[in-house]
Amino acid sequence: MSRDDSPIYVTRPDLPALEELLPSLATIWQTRNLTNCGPFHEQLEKALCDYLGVGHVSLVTNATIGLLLALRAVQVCGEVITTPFTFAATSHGLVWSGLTPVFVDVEPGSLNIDPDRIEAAITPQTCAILAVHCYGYPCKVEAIDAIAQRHGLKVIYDAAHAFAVRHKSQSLLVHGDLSVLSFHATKVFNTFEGGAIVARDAGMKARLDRLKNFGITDEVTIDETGINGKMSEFNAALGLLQLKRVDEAIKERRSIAHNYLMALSNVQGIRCLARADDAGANHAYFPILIEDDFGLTRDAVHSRMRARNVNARRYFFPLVSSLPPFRGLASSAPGNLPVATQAADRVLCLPIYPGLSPADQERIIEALLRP
Ligand code: T4K
Repeated sequence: MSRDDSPIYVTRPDLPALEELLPSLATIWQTRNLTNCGPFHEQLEKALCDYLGVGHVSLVTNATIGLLLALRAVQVCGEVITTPFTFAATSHGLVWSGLTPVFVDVEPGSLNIDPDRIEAAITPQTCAILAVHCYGYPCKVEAIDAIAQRHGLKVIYDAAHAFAVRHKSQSLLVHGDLSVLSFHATKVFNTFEGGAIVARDAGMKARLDRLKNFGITDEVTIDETGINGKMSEFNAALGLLQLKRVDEAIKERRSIAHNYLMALSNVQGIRCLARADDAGANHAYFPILIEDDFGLTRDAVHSRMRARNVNARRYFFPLVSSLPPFRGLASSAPGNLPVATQAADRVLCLPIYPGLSPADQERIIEALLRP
């Protein structure tokens, strides 16, 4: 075991060598082209289309703004069926857009929105479904897309965790009307802050491009209420460098996930959500559920790990539907969300990031399992 007891964080940003960044910085300094969809921005959009295997990408400042833009772009009003088992940004995006979240429960296996519950929650006011590929695990996209088609609903995927995830031999991001990625520092692919919206057609991409640039069509035409959601040239240049490394980063994550699975799969009272045979996964997170027969509660395990300087995180606790902005909604009643409510009390995300050493991983497992 490592004797080092320095803090181990749940995620650690992956960075290119400083020297690799210098030529891009020199170009930016020389051209003074700092933002407003310049050449690095354009290159990164193209490179991401190729890498992800999708048709159209619009870069944004971060995924939270991306969600606002996506919800604006599909032109909906009323109720949106969504999951409570997510980061607050998902539900905040609905309220900021003047939409009403309607929470439905998640499936116990994936902790993603349960399609059977979606159909039961549809009312004449329902306009869209906002689903989350939580931890990067795919939602039941075929079932969700079919429900949306049957009822004439828009589908937006919060794909903040799902960079590069493959599903049935293609990008997961081709499903739904729009998918929103996060490139935050803690994500599989990062541009410090950043994100992207994946669109199906050029018309929608052009609309997103306009909306993220204040709604400007040309020097004298602003026909829509846009916002400033543009990614700067620095972030885009960084993204181009990160893209060269992302396959290696995912490979490292896969190997760390494999080690966790080997160590934890047969431990009584621990359920790992990752699957050993999931070739399309990006291993953005390594969530486990601490069940009753583990002998300690999740919070007791969390505290013990903290005391040993291992900062595992309770993503996503408290459940979003229980937070003050949302708890008054009828759909937030815990009785409506039994699976999500239980999962929020049991989940713990173990540290996983490129560069996590075997000794540190051993320390994490020791802190989790040994009194
Ligand atoms: N939808 C979903 C489903 C999301 O999970 C998120 C964001 C969004 C939408 C919105 O995406 P963005 O608008 O952010 O693009 C983090 C992130 O800020 C957030 O992006 C992420 N999801 C959420 C799940 O987690 P915190 O509060 O946990 O971050 P923090 O500062 O505690 O950092 C986590 C760990 O990473 C720490 O242990 C230290 C390490 N770290 C972090 C940063 C920022 C570093 O080593 N260096 C760093 O620069 O929120």
